[in-house]
Parts: sequence; structure tokens; C-alpha cells
Amino acid sequence: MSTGCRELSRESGNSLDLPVFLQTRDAKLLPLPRLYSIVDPSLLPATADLFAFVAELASGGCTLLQYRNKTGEAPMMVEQARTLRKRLGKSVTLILNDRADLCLAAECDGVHVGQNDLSPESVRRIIGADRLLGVSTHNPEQLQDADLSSADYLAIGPVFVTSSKANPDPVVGLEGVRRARALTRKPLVAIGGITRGNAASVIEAGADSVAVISDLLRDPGKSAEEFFRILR
Ligand code: TZP
Ligand code: MG
Repeated sequence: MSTGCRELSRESGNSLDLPVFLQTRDAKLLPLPRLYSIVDPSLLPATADLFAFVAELASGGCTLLQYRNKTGEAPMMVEQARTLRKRLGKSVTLILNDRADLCLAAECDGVHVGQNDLSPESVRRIIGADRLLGVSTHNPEQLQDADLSSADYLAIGPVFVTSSKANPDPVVGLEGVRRARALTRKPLVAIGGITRGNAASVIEAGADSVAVISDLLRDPGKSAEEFFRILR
């Protein structure tokens, strides 16, 4: 599934000065924004709060959102993801964590999988060529493997200590981001403990984008705007 745009992101070398683009087969260009927001419904148990949170993120400029639900039942997850899809419209790229089947059911734009989920190639068989596929990695070996897969972007982390993930892998630090950058030309998302205070250092270390849960929770619209300002 090679596309002209993936070649563009390779050729750009993911320079700090150049935008990185993902492209789906229908030739729709999707810029990988500096901020990759993640919504975790366990932190926003009231459905109204969840939708208000996401609406604020969108008004703060977020164009890439992951729905990450580690505890919900599948029907409820599909219901929430479908509602997000409808409310956000096509201006926000909606990625579902872990589950390729639910991504299709909810008509999301892509799936993000980790090391204990279906393999990237199995997910690709399910979601097809057009949807986006992200893969989490936690060390150079995993990153190199994922780099050989059909993943559209790779994630590395946790960069810093995080309390948002159960049993996190060891912290990779900024050095882990630098090492990851040297090992892939795919768009690279850094995750784990990233805040407005340390995000610039993560981008300087070579990440194209930062994925954030906690530091968006309070006043999400303003927080998102600040991330974009800092990472401009
Ligand atoms: N994967 C590695 S760290 C992490 C995930 C899902 C959690 C990131 O959350 P936070 O609150 O931004 O540290
Ligand atoms: Mg997973």
C-alpha cells in the first residue's frame, strides 16, 4: 500500500520545519498535527462531559483524536465512537484504540494498536488500505518491527512517567525519542507524561506529534490552544 504521500513523509525526513502528511488511498491528505489528543471515557464518566470535552478540544484546534476506552463494553464503545464521529464531522480524524472491529462498526478513520493487540498486518487486513493504522512501541526492537509493517504512523513511549496507563512500559525519555527518530521515517508520535511544559523538548528530540491525555483534561480548549502555540 504505497502512496505518493507516504513517500513525501519519507523524503521530508520528518524535519521539524516541514509538515508530515499521511495519505489514504482516496488521495485525501491528512496532516499529522503537533497535538494528538486522546479521550479516555473512564476519566470523564458522564457522557455529556465526554462530548463537551471533545467539542472543546475541537474548538481549541484539535484535528486528530483517539478514543481510548480500556474498560467499556463493546456496544457502548461503538455508540460513543459513532456519536463522536457524527458530532465532530470530517474535520477531525477519529482513531479508535485497540479494536479494528469497532473501528469499522463506528466508521472511524483508523485504529491504534499496541504490542498486545492484533498485529499490524492483521489489523490492516480488517480495516483495509484506506483507514489509518498506528502502532505503539516501547523500545528500538519494537519500533524497527513496526517500521517494517504497513503502519501509517508509529508511537514511542512512555517518554515520561505517566499515571494514565496501567502497567506502563519503562520510561524511554527524550533519548528514546531520539533513538526512535533515527530508526524510522514514518511519522512519529511521542506519548506518556507529555505536558505543555515538556512538549517542545519532545518535538526537538524528533517527534512529529505529541499524544496527550492528562494535560488536556482541565480546560481542554485552552490547553489544546497552548500546545499548538508552544509547538508552532
Ligand atoms: N501509552 C503510553 S503512555 C500512555 C499511553 C496510552 C498514557 C499517556 O497519557 P498521559 O496522561 O498524557 O501521560
Ligand atoms: Mg492497545
